[in-house]
Amino acid sequence: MSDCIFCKIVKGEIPSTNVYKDEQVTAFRDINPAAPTHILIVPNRHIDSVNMMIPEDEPLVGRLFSVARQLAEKEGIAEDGYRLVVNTNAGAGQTVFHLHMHLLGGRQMRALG
Ligand code: DGP
Repeated sequence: MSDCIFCKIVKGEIPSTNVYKDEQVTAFRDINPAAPTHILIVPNRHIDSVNMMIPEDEPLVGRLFSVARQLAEKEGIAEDGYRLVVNTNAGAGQTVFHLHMHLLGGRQMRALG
């Protein structure tokens, strides 16, 4: 997707503070952090949202969780705890339509609801 901001970050066309990269996944710090650790973990291949996932994407989405686990360890938040969030569509607050997982930690999270 040529006009997708996260595709541009994956390709290095716009600046980002990357914390992880492999052939399938890129992770970088959120530009507007909501917690001391706020990292976005994205598939390198464009998928609009969870709604656009196909069964073949399951290993890739599993990889997002594995990278989140590794980064939580590296950030020193694995023990205290962290939150993984995937907003899907506008009603949930999705603003960037390239599937991404938020890794949030470093502060006490409020209960949902
Ligand atoms: P969501 O609301 O779930 O679609 O989250 C999108 C997040 O992306 C939001 O927390 C802000 C972040 N974001 C938007 N544009 C950029 C950018 O250009 N660079 C970085 N690092 N983060 C961005």
